[in-house]
Amino acid sequence: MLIEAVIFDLDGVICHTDQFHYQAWKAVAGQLGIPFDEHINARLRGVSRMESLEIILEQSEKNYSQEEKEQLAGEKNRIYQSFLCKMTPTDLAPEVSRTLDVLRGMGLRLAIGSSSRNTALILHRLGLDELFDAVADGTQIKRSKPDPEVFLLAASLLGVRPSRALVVEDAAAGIQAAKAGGFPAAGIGGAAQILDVDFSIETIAELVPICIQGR
Ligand code: B16
Ligand code: MG
Repeated sequence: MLIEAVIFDLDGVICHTDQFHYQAWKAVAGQLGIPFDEHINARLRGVSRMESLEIILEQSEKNYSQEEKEQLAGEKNRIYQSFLCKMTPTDLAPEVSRTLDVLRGMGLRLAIGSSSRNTALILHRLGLDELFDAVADGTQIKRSKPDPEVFLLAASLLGVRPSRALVVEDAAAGIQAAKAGGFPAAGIGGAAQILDVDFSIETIAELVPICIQGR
């Protein structure tokens, strides 16, 4: 397998904003008296904000109007952003930073493929604004993961064929999106165990030998 580029999911791969999503949704669900736990939270990984809200509201008997849903999603995002705004470059794990440097040093093109509409803010808070050759995110797409749109956009911005761009994902929806787009996929952690991935990894540093083999 020839690898010319690596497309990284953001939340759950480059950074651990997944904990902030969880706390923000838990606060909103708590205000509504809707049960919310880690199991429901796992279904929100990689899925857009409004689709996440729909999953949470499955637990409610009340019907919410579109206006109420937008207000709830806005409230969740305000809480979420209050956590994001406290992040600094020291929140970037040294292993992530080292791995990105090594891959870049090998001449690989690097991109972000994230469903998040907060991608620019997160990259800025972590000091990563200039690091990626391309950023495809939730502000640029119509269909979020498991649709492959965000990864196809990243590959086209890089000018690389999907079959030569390794997607790195923590979420079932993201791995499905990668496979649907014709990308090889590396799954980190739990999602990798349940889905058909090309590489199952525990840590991001394991990408280095995979990419060396693919050069
Ligand atoms: P936002 P990723 C995804 O990011 C998160 O995993 C998912 O939980 C979230 O709902 C989605 O972004 C949208 O985020 O509310 O910031 O637009 O994993 O695709 O990097
Ligand atoms: Mg993710």
